[in-house]
Order: sequence, then C-alpha cells, then structure tokens
Amino acid sequence: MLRRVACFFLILIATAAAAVASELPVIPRPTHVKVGRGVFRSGPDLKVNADPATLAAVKRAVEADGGPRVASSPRNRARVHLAIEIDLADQLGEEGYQLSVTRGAIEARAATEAGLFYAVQTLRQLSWAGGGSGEWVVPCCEVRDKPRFAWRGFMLDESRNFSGPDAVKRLLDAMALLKLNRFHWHLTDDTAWRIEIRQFPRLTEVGAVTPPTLADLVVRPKFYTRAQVRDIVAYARDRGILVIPEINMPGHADASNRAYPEHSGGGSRTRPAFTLNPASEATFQYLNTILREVAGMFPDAGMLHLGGDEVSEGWQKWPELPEVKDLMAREGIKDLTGVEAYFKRRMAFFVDSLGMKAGFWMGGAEQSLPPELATLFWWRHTAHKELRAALDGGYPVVLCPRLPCYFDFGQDSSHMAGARWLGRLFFNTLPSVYAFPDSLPSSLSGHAGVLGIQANLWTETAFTQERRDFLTFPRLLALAEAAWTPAARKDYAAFEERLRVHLPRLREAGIAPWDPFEKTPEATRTGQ
Ligand code: TNX
Repeated sequence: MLRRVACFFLILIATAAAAVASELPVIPRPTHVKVGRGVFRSGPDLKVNADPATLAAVKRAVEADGGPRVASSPRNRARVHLAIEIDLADQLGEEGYQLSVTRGAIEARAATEAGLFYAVQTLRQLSWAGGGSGEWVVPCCEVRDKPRFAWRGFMLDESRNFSGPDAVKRLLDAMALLKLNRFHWHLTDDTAWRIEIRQFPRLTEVGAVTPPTLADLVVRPKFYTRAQVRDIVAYARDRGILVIPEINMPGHADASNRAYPEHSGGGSRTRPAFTLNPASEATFQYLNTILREVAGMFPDAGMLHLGGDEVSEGWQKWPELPEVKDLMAREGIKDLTGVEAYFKRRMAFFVDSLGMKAGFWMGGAEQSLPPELATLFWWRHTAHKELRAALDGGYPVVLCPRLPCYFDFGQDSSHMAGARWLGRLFFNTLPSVYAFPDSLPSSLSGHAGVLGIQANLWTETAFTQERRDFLTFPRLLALAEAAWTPAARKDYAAFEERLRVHLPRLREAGIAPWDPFEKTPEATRTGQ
C-alpha cells in the first residue's frame, strides 16, 4: 500500500514537472488524452447514473479496488453519468468511448455497452490515484479512445497443463481491465481433453487423465464440466470477452484417441495416435456430434476453432486406411495434403451449418477453405509469404507468430526454463511484444484483412499456476497496448512508466508477474 502510494506520488510529481504532462497511468494508452487541473473526489458514496450492465461493471471495478459505496442515482442527482448514444458510432466505432472528468462530475459516452465498459476500465485505472482510500480520486481529464484492432486475444493451452476455473476467472479479470476481448480456449490436444461432452463421456473420463508419471499416486481427470464452461462463458461475457473454444483436429488428437480409439487415423512411430481418421463417415458423425454440443455451450462465440496444425507430422498411416483409399479414388485426390484439405473443408462447412466461423492454425491445406467460412491464425513467424497469400486470398487473419507472441518462451535472456524451439531457447522480450505488429512490414501489419493480434500460452513447460502467471505477466500488458493503441501513440518508455503503477496492482490481484525493474528471479516448476 505504502509502496503503491509512493509510486503514484512519483508519477504525479513527474506530471507536475510537465515531463509527461499528457500521460495518464492507463494501459493500454488511450488514443487522445488531455490532462486537466485538479481531481474529482467522490467522497464515501459514488452516485452513478447508468444502465444496469454498466452499473454492475462500475460496482465490480470499485469493489475490486476497495473504493467508495456505489449507489444508483437518477440523472439529476448522480455525479457519474455513463450513457449510450448510438449516434457516436461513426466516431467511436463498436468499442470506443469518450470520457470527461471535471472536479464536479464524470461523464462517459459510447455508442455501445462495450464502449462504456471500456470507459469504466479507464476510470478504474485512473481512480487508483486515490490509493484505495475508500473514495474515488480521479484526475481531471478528457479522453477519446478506440481500439486499433477488433481482435485482441489471448490463448491458453489447458491440455498440456490444466489451469482450472479460478485461474481462468482471474485471467479474464486481468484481460478485461486491459481491454482484451477474445479468450481463445485451447481445450483439447495430445496430452488431455478438458471439456465434458455429454454424448461421449469417455472423452473426459479417459481423455482428461494426463498419462501418469512415476510421481503420481492418484490420477484424476481434470476438466471443465458443462456447467463450469457455461459459468466461465457468462463471466467472460460480463467483461466484454468472447470465449472461442478450440477442439483440435485432425492432428493433436491423441487424447480423443485414447478415449475412442475407433476414430484414430494413426500417427508416427513416436506419436502413434496423433490423428483422427480423416475420411471415415463414423468419425465425421462423432466430430459433428461433439461440435454441436460445444457450439451449444458457446452460443455467442461466433467461431469454433478447429486447430488443424502440424497434421503432416502424424499422417503416415493414412495411406493404409481403407476409408482414405476409397476417398482418394472416389474424389480423385492425389496426395495426403488433398486428404487433409478435404477433411478441413468438410468440417468448415459443418461449422458453417452451426452458424459459426471455423478457426484454423495456418500452414496446412487451408487454400481449400472458402475465405468466408474460415478465419486463419498465423503462427509461423518466418512464413511471411504464407501470410501474404492468405491475406491476398481474402481470409481474415489473426496474427500470433511464435516470435514474439508465444508466451511459453522466456521473456528475458536470464530465463532458463522457457520453451525450446529448434533445440534452443528463444526470448520474447517485453519490448519485442510491445513493438508487434509494427515489427512486420506495414503491408502485412496494416492489411485490411488483419483482424488483430493475440498471444498464445502453450503450457508444456508451465506446470504450476505460478509459472503460468510468470510467463503471462507483464507481457500481457504489452500485448494489450499493442492491440489497442495506434502505432503513432505507442511509446515504450511511457509504457514502462505506467507499468510501474500496474505491477503492484497485479500482485494485489494474486498474480506474481515477472518484474523487469527488479529483475525478480524466474518462477520455475518448483517455484525455486
Ligand atoms: C507449436 S502453434 C504448436 C503447439 C505447441 C507450441 C509450443 C501450434 C499451432 N502448434 O502444439 O504447444 O508449438 O511452442
């Protein structure tokens, strides 16, 4: 607490010295800011006039910070006014807002509920200046703000190591505060299947049990029940976040194949059950049934991510499968890429019939997919040609290249426990995340087909929640600013100053970030 207050004083003093007169301690940095003189003080009661959803968002924000009592007030008695004005859509878009803070009142306007929600997140960060004193102290200012990208995402791999509902909710809280709006939930992969499917209970009874190690005395399945999924989806929705489920196919399907081996398409010597059968009608039935259930649990997602990565690493047995032989003969398909393409196309059409888009990792046979049915996720950072071809082909693309968007890699050259690639450590440093996507040629980063950016936390090397937090933070803050703030407003030095205010707040929320100023020691498997 003392430290937090001290931090703020430093910033306020710096502000007074006019060194950063236009800087507010807000991440992501708003597009337009004018700092005024003086502060708004709420006293012990914050009288708010807003629609019920926005009021609930204000209450949550204030409660999380130990602020004043929030009271819903009629227009003429309130000092805080948050109003939706649809006419503002032209200026502010779907998620923008404007905010005016004077000594007497706070006024926020947006064209949508989402915009007002983001006004509240900005206010929340501004109110930290009060230092949790039981009232809101907000510096006078004018803010006009809207995002650079529509897709501002984070992917969590639950298969390799399971985070669980509490950790996910804490993550969603952090994302909402940072104006991130897509949670890509990687629920199935080789290690385990983490979502309950009513019609195929063995997927979790068997598939959610991580293959035991010698250290395990008892092995229990770890997964999300249908009720937990619905609860998390609603929790995210209240925070402006869509949850996009990923059910990976036809590769990375080992967990499904442990549960229902009759649908396996075999694999390589080292990964013998890596794929699903890409041509069996029974397998298509199986997958369609699963996806129909999943779609029902994610009614607003708008997208089912079907994975689809690295299929060629495990398709060695396909030529021996009778269904594949039949398919190739029947459709005149010449090679296994053609078989993969057939599978993906068929699944994309099925997802379309559910009224959703299909998401795919890029790099395998996606040319066969109609661009209006599929959104592609670009992850091979050296494959600029592949990205250009996809954009020119009219596919919407989310940029999440291994460098700098894979958070399983270490964030500082002193970190030794990060993921390896090509046999060595790579580092996705805070500045490199911050600089993205402007580190790409502008013909790519500025292409109209780019939906946005996201970071991916793969968890093969992240066994504990402490380690997952350490890898995620504070890089998630850099990613959030890169996703929201226009290139011309990005400034790494200014970001670092604001980061100093956010780090103690993360700790108060129970998250232990890496501290780039103190160079805190690396959280490894054992926490040593
Ligand atoms: C590649 S990215 C993968 C994942 C791994 C990750 C580790 C992608 C689509 N496939 O299965 O977890 O590398 O960094």
